Amino acid sequence: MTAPESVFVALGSNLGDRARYLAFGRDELASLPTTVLVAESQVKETVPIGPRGQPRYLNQMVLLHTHLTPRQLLGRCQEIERRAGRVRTERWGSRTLDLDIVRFGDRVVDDPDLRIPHDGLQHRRFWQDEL
Ligand code: A4P
Ligand code: MG
Repeated sequence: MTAPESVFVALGSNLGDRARYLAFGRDELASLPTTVLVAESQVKETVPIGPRGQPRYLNQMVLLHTHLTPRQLLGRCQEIERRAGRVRTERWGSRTLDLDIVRFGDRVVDDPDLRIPHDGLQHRRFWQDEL
């Protein structure tokens, strides 16, 4: 079997029991097929980026080793978000759980619905710290 790839996934929550949503996200990522959660950053509270008047976020980054493809992982992340009760309204709006694929090995993906490395990496100081 080939070696797994190292993938960084960012978790964010600014609605409801934020710590519990992050824990749910970690547990779900850790139990994906052919995937191991190998490391996690500290959880940090951050000032919201985007529309004004949003509650503060809890953010965290995890490192996975996985044999899933980027697209398979994106599908799984969206499924986990849905099960956390996420409702998509406005871009950058409040959410129970957001899962973003920040890096996927050394891969570069530039599709309309999937960009890796994630665009936010250049701007988000807390992601750079977590990495
Ligand atoms: N998509 C493209 N590339 C990726 C990727 N690498 N990982 C697409 C995950 N998704 C990716 O995402 C919109 C579309 O991005 C998806 O359909 C997927 O195909 P979304 O989660 O539905 O919408 P969104 O999250 O509102 O938009 P976006 O542009 O992903 O925003 P971000 O970057 O996720 O920002 N402030 C603080 N302090 N902390 C935060 O975590 N997060 C956001 C959301 C805003 N403000 C924040 C935080
Ligand atoms: Mg997102």
